[in-house]
Amino acid sequence: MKLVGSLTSPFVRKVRVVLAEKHIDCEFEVDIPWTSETRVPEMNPLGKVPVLVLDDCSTVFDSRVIVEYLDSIVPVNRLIPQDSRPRMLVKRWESLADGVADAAAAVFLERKRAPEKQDADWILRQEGKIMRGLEHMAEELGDKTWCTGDHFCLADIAVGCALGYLQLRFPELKWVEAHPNLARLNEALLSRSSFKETVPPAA
Ligand code: GSF
Repeated sequence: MKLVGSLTSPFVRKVRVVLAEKHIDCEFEVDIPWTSETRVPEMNPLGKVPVLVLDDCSTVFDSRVIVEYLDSIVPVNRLIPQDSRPRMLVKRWESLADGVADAAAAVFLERKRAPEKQDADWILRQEGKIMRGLEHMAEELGDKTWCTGDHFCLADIAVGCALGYLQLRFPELKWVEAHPNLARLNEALLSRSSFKETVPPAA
């Protein structure tokens, strides 16, 4: 198996953390989809990372499909519950976290455009998604140890990757002060080797 992605993508990091937490050996090949020499479209017609390339050369995308597949093929350290409602709640957390990351990536991309081409309303709309998403995460987490209660699971991984991406791209965002419980969760996650070893590089 080979994971293809960038070192900064929160979605790629989510898969790398799952691989580490489940002790799955997997080659990692860096391919940044924005570069002219990217091979990503040959593996994912949507041109997005992560892509998981299986031993039979078939490819798996997107990150939610990849992590669900990885969790199902290796029974140790289950990260997604089997029962309907707990499973839905974990996937809802993942959807919330991925949505915050999506909005943050959209703002990052928009800000790369020439200033006169940037759409201020579009940026404001995405920032609203980020702020409401963080508030909802904080409300749902409350004073629990982990997102869904007393067990670490995919919900925590997805939230940690989204928070890490905000720290990378928007260090000026004061979510740590606004949501101390999210900061506590983030610190707990960063004490795990799976997160320590996948911190996105600032460059
Ligand atoms: C999102 C992946 C994505 O947007 C998933 O895997 O969960 N729903 C997908 N990846 C970005 C890089 S990043 O912002 O994380 C990507 O590959 N963008 C290239 C493009 O052409 O949009």
